[in-house]
Amino acid sequence: MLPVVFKKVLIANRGEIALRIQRACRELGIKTVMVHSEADSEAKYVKLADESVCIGPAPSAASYLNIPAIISAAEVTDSEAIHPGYGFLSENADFAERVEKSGFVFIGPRPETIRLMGDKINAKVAMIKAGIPCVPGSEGALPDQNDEIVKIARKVGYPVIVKASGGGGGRGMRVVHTEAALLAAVNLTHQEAQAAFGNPEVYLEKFLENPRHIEIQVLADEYKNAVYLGERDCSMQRRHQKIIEEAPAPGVTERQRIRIGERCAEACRKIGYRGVGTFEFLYEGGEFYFIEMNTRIQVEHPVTEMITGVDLVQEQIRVAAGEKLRLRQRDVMLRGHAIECRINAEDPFKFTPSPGRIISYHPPGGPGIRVDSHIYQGYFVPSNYDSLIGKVIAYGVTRDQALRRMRIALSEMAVQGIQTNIPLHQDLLLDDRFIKGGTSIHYLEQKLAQQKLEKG
Ligand code: MV4
Repeated sequence: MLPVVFKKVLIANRGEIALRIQRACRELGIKTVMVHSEADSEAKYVKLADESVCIGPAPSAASYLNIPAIISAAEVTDSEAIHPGYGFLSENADFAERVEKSGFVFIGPRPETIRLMGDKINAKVAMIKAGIPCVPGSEGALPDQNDEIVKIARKVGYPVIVKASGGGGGRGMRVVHTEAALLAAVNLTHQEAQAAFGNPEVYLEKFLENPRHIEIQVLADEYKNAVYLGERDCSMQRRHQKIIEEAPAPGVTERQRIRIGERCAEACRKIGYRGVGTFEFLYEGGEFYFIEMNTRIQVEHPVTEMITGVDLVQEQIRVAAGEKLRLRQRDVMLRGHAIECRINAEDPFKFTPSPGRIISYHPPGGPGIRVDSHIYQGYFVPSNYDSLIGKVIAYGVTRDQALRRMRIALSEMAVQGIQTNIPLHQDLLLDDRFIKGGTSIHYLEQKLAQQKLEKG
C-alpha cells in the first residue's frame, strides 16, 4: 500500500462482519480495535484483533448501541476511524455525527446523507430530482385533508400502499385495496409512525403485487466520482429477512443494467454521495422502481465482490479516508455468477432461534466457494443477537455452475450442537422455480405455506 489509509480502525460490530472488516483492515495494513460485549469476549475474531475493548453487557442496547462506550473505546485506543458494519449504529446519523465531532472518521457517508436516506420521503424526493425512477405515488408526504388524500389514491390507482417516512425495511406499511379502506389505513399508519419513529409523516405508492427485489451497488468518493457494480437479486426472503442473494439478477439484460446503473452513479454525483451504497428497487414488468437507499455495507456484498473482483470493504475504507476512487466505470467488469446462502442458527422450517454451543464444525471449500463466518468448533452462539452465523458464497462461470457448487458446499458443511437453516437452503437449491430463476419476493412465503398445507 503506497498511500497511508488509517493506522488504526475501531470495528463497532460483531460476528461475521466484524471478522470481514478485520480482514480488510489487515490487508490494508491497518491495525484493528475490536469492541465487544460480555457475550462475545471469547470469540476468536476478538482475540485476532490487535486490541479489544469490552464495551458492556450482552444486550445490544448496553454494548453495540452504546455510543459513549464506543467513542471512549476509540479515545483510549487512539483509533482514527470507526467502521460500523451493518445493523446496530451503521445507519444512525446521530452516531456518525458524534463520531466526527469527537475527531474520528466515520467509515460511511456524511451524517447528513445518512439522515436524508433515513427519511424515506426526503430520500424519494431527492431521488426523483436526481433522475431515479420511483414507484408512482404521492409526491412527498400525504396532506392532512382527506379529500386530497382520496384524490391522490384515485390518481395512483388501487391497490396502494401507505408507508411511514420513518419506517423502511418493512416496518410501518399498510396495503389498501379499496377507497372505503383508505382513510382508516392512513390514520392508523400515521399514528403507528408517530409512536414507533417519532415521525408522523406518511406517503403513498402504487402497490406492486408481485415484484422482485433487485438492488444496485454503488461506490463513490468525495470528489464526485461514482461507479456502479451491477445488481443483486435479493427476492428470496421471509418476513423481510433475506435468505439467498445472487448476482447478476436472472433475466436482467446488459442494456437494462447499464441504464439503471448509470442513473444510480449519476445520482451519487448529484447528491455528493461518499462511500458504498445500495439503491433498492422493486422490479416488475422489466422496469425498476426505487424504494429506499442503504448507506451501509450490506450482508450480501460478497456476491458483488465475487463477480467484480472488487473488495468493497477495502474500497469503503479508502474513500472514507479521502482517497480518490481508483476504479472507473470501464474498469468494472461483471464476470460469472455468485450465489450467497445465509446460514442462520435457527430451526430450518419453524424459524425459531437456536442459540448454543457448536460442538463440531466442518466448513465447505473447493473451487469457487467462499465462507464468511466467525464460528468454530466450541463457539457459543449467543441468544442476544440476530441468528446469522455465516454465509456461504458460491461462484461459477454460469448460474448453473454456481448452483451446483453451492449444493456440494452445503452437503459438505456440518454444524453440530445447534440447528441451522442448511436443510431449507438444500430444499431451495433443488426447487424448480428457483433453479429457473427470477422468483418474486413472495415466492418463499408461498412455498412454505404450501408445504404446511401438504404436511397437514
Ligand atoms: C413495496 C411493495 C410493493 N409496492 N412498495 C417492504 C420493505 C420495504 N423496503 C419496502 N417494501 C415493499 N414496498 C410498493 N409500492 C412491497 C414491499 C415488500 C417487499 C419489498 C422488498 C423485499 C421484500 C418485501 C416483502 C414484502 C413487501
